[in-house]
Amino acid sequence: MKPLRRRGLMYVMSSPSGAGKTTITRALLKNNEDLTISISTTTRKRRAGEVHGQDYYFATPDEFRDLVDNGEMLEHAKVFDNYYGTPRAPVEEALANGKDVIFDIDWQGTQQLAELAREDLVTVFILPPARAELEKRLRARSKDTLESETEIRGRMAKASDEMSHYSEYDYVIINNNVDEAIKKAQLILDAERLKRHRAMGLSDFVRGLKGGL
Ligand SMILES: Nc1nc2c(ncn2[C@@H]2O[C@H](COP(=O)(O)OP(=O)(O)O)[C@@H](O)[C@H]2O)c(=O)[nH]1
Ligand SMILES: [Mg+2]
Repeated sequence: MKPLRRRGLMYVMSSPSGAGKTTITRALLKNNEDLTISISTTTRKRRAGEVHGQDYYFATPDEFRDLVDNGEMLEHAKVFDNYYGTPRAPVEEALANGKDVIFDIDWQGTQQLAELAREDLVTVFILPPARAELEKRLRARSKDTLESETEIRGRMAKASDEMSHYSEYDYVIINNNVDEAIKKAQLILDAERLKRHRAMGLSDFVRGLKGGL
């Protein structure tokens, strides 16, 4: 008997910036061979250390608009003052090859994916343990980019805005401790992979177990 195949799932991680989402996502990718990340396209400026095609695909606003107009984006949204979107083809290809796909997208993108494929979607919202901690992480990060106080205030306001959408998600992880948060994200993935509706050919399989009747 062939092993049962499973529908690939779309695993969405959202959080305000500075909640530890990138660390958690990277750990999951490292620990799960059959998981692949969706690399987004954005019009925002490339930061030092970011690699085109690895962190993001960087595009001009005109290029971005063309991609949207040609139906090449699965979802897209304006975040801060920039556009972000999920290229459609790599996601469809990964799912067709039986892989699960992880997404680092905001609440707007999550809502759009839910409209397209709610059954295949698993959504997790990551919260920082405390406001002071969030501010500390944003400040530490801004040292690299010499952000002004106004910009940091702006990021805190944006974080509040993003966090107000936590209740639209299936799961919430409070990131008190990153190793614990990674474990929780893995548990969710493992349990969701076992959902009955993701198994293909289950009724035939059970019919066989019952002796073909
Ligand atoms: N809707 C949507 N949001 C995205 C996409 N890619 C990234 N984002 C979100 O855009 C926000 C800003 O991301 P980024 O510019 O990397 O800054 P960060 O806050 O330091 O991670 C984050 O909330 C991401 O989750 C995308 O393809 N679609
Ligand atoms: Mg990011």
